[in-house]
Formats: sequence, C-alpha cells, structure tokens
Amino acid sequence: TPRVFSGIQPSGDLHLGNYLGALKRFADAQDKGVQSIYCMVDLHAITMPQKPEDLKRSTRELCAGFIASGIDPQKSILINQSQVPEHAQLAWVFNCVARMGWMGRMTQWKDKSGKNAEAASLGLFAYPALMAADILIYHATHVPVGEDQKQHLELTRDIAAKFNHDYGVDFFPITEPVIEGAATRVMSLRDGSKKMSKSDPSDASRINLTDNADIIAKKFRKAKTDPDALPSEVEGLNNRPEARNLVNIYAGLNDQSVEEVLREVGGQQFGAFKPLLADLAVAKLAPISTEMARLMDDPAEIDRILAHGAGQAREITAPILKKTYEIVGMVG
Ligand code: AQP
Repeated sequence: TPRVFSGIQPSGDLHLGNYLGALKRFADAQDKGVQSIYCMVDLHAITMPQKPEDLKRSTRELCAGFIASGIDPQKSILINQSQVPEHAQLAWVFNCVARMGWMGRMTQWKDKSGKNAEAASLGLFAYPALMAADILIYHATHVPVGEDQKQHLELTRDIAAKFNHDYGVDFFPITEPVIEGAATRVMSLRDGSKKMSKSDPSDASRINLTDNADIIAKKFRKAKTDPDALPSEVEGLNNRPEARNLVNIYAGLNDQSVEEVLREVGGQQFGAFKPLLADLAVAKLAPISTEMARLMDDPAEIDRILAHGAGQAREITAPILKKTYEIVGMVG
C-alpha cells in the first residue's frame, strides 16, 4: 500500500523554497487518500549547532507552518522526530548497514562540513542514514521533496536494498522520490547558482514565510536579474538562471506551467514583472503567515497535536522496529 513520508528541519525560518518544494505540494497531495506522515526532524537539526530555546520555538513554528500551509492533522499524521523514538533506533541499525564511502560522497555533507570536515559532527556525516530510517520506519513508498534531496533518497534506496540483501529478506520497500512541479529547486534571490536556503547568511537571499508585504516587495525588487526582457519561450531562459528562477517561482505560486507564465509575461521588463511577482507572493503567503502567528499564540495546542501525532505514528513504527530487530537477531 502506498504511504507518503516527508520531513523538514526546524533549523530556522521557513522560506519560499521550503513552501514550493515541500509544504505546498504536501497540501496539494493531501486529499488523494494516501496515508501521509509529515515530520519536524529535530534530530536532524542538531547535526548543526542549535540553541535549545531556538530549537523549541522553530519546532513549534514549523508545526504551525505545516498546518497553516494546509496540512490537516485530522487527515495527515504530524510528528516531531524525537517524540517517535523508533526513528533513532532504526537509524542505528542503518549506521551499521551504510558504508562510510557512501556517506562521504554526499554533496550536502561536503557542502556543510566545508573545509574542516574533522571538526564536523559525526551526526552530520550520518545524516542520510537517519533520513533513511525516517522514511523506512514507516515502509513509506513515496517521498515528496525538493531537488536538493535527490541524492539522499538514492542512498535510502541503497540502504534498503543492502539490508534486504544482507539479511536475505524482502522487508524494506525501495522508495520512490517524488520531485515534480515548476519550483522543486528555488534559487537564492542574490545568486541564481545557489539554492534558497535557511542557512544563507543573507536574509535578502530568501523570502521567509513570516516576511510582511513590504519586505517581500523589497526583496523581489532587489533580486538579482539580467538586463533583458523576459522571453516568450522556455528556451529563452537558457543561461539566465536568475530570470528562470523568478519565472519558476511565479509558476509555482500560481499553479501554472512555465510555458503558460511566459505566454502571459513574455516581452515584459523585470521592472514590470517583479511587482506582479511580489503581489502574487504576498497574496499567497500572507494568509499563511497570519495563520502561523495565530497558531503560535497557543503553543500548548501545538504540543497536543504533536503528542497525538506521535501516538498515531508509533502504531506504525513499533511493529516495524520489532520486526527489524527480529531479522537482525536481537533477543527480545
Ligand atoms: N531552495 C529550495 N527549493 C525547493 N525545495 C527546497 N527545500 C529546501 N530548500 C529548497 C525542500 O524543503 C524540504 C525541507 O528542507 P530541510 O529544511 O529539511 O532541508 P534543507 O535543505 O536543510 O533546507 P534549507 O533551507 O536549505 O536549510 P539549510 O540551509 O540548513 O540546508 C525538503 O523537501 C527540501 O528538498
């Protein structure tokens, strides 16, 4: 049976990349009748330094972000990773299945550990094994993510296959990544070759879900572009990463294809297109940020939602962990 899992790190403010690459797509898929689990991955967040108070606030705010984006805790299971201990327990088994060489090839590891890998946390290195556990502890079959997670999902498939092979079982499914839509890779507003990211030191590089209308308009006005007008055909975006990014964002926000957007705005200068884009972003994001603020007024209610979600999740994860331990040969 199909089952969807995806996660987001509570490691800072949610941005437009998280919204278009993840949250909006989760909400759009919700009514298709497939059981879905969405996770605040706090254990992943601590692979980089986090202040304890900030981590708590970000976790609750992320939960508010999921709900405000349209994920209904009555229809989907919303959880915080550390409240479902089977994630970390399965991750240990996968640490013993995955190979050092596989981890060392991950581009996220290389980017985040930087020049001083010796000083990076062991958790950052093992990040993809925990991610594989997040997915496979539910026997999830489909994982909607942005383009940046593609490599980690391939590793998840490798871990499942190696476990099945090593123990001679057909236990973990080979998961399908779901990477679709116009905006699966939203780029920085300051540099069309870098992805929009929570950890970019420049706030002007991203639109945060909590930015107000003035800030959104200003960030788009200042977004890097080239001097040419917008093309009418997709080919005209070749070698124009900043132009492509803004058109992709417009298409993603407005549920249109890039072709449709260019039919409407082809020939326009950025001076005319940017205000249109800002108005569209404000129209789509303002209700979300208002709802997030309202939900954040009652953190106890958020905690109740997460506790309820953890209870539902453990009905799935406890038997899968038990069976895994049995396969591995643990007495219990
Ligand atoms: N720029 C992006 N475009 C499209 N999708 C994106 N995602 C992240 N950035 C973009 C998707 O959002 C989901 C959750 O991401 P995450 O917070 O778990 O991963 P991340 O890559 O760590 O996010 P950031 O914002 O880039 O944080 P830092 O700066 O800490 O690395 C995933 O589905 C991801 O694909």
